[in-house]
Amino acid sequence: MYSEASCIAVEKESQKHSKKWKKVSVIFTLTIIIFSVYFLSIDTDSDNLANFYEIFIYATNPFIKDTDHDGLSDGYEVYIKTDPRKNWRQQLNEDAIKSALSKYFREQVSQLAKTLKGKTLEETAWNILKWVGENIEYNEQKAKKTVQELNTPLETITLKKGICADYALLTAALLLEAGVNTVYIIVVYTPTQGHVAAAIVVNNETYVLDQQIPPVPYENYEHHLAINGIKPVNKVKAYKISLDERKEPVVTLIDPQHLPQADRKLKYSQLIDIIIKVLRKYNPQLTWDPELKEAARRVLECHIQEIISGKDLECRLLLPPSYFSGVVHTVYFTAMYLSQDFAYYWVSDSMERWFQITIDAKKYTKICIVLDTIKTQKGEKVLVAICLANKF
Ligand SMILES: [Ca+2]
Ligand SMILES: [Ca+2]
Repeated sequence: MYSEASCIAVEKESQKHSKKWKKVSVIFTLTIIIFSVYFLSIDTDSDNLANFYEIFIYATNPFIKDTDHDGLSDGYEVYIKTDPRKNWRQQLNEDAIKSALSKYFREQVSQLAKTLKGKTLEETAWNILKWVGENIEYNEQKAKKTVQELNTPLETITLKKGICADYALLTAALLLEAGVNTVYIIVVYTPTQGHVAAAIVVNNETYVLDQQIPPVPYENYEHHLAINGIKPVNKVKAYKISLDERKEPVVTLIDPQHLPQADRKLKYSQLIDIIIKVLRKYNPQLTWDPELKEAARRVLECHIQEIISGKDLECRLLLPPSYFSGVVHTVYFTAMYLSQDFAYYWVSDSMERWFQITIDAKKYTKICIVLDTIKTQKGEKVLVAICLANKF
């Protein structure tokens, strides 16, 4: 039972309801839109990347600052053009080099780099390689693992140990922070393993900075690796790294054959001059005395015989009549590492290590040096006899 009038009233009531719902839905939609626009425009996780970019452009997590948990925020990765969704620590490649050598990670070792900076590129490189060799230990345990996560330069310093890639990245970071414009990362492959080291170019010659002093001239690097059991090398990759105006690394893969190579081999006569120059820092009165040559030569030849025969021959110094005291020190250098650019630093360093020579250099006034080479399984060695004496 209903009247027409009540029917119209119901219809009106329902129209009213529908209008109300429409209004609610419009407001709701508008709120969603406004909220969405607002949400997309803000940077929820404060990584310098607005949520819009995180969701629609880079597919990163807008609530996690560092989506791939590799130590670099999403925004910073976009800034330096690395993949914010791929952890650089998993594999040494262009992205990993860019990340590990980013300004952000380099600044963490900047103070140390400043203390190692020398007056010349050679001195800086020497100081850095020496520091790394003395302070970082090879991480045998990590080397045995199937998955080896790369470390940042600071992490390697803090841990005091690392594998070859950690050494290379730390060395490269210190070089860049010490003001070296261009550094290289050299990757070599044998059928069973890989090896990584840093490198620089000095006087148009490439030197590999591989965990320990001295730097290795690039043309001798394969031989150096073979001595250390890394052979045969069947592939080499070289990355060139320089910094852009923002001080961020620009990494390019180059043909290793394009690494500069000049003949910077040290002449042995130059080695004698360098040893005298270094010893005169301890005693400026030292004068060259050719009369001691024969005596020094006899001791040197005796030492060579000792090495060849493996017997102790009790090599003694026999001084010429007019001398009242003297001593001979026999030292050796591996020939393939002797270069014009680093010999001075190597000799200085060696004299400090064999400090008895520097003590004796202060005691005597006459000096004479002779040298000879000897072939060993590990390559040619330069044997040097340093004779110091006093004359009546
Ligand atoms: Ca963000
Ligand atoms: Ca990251």
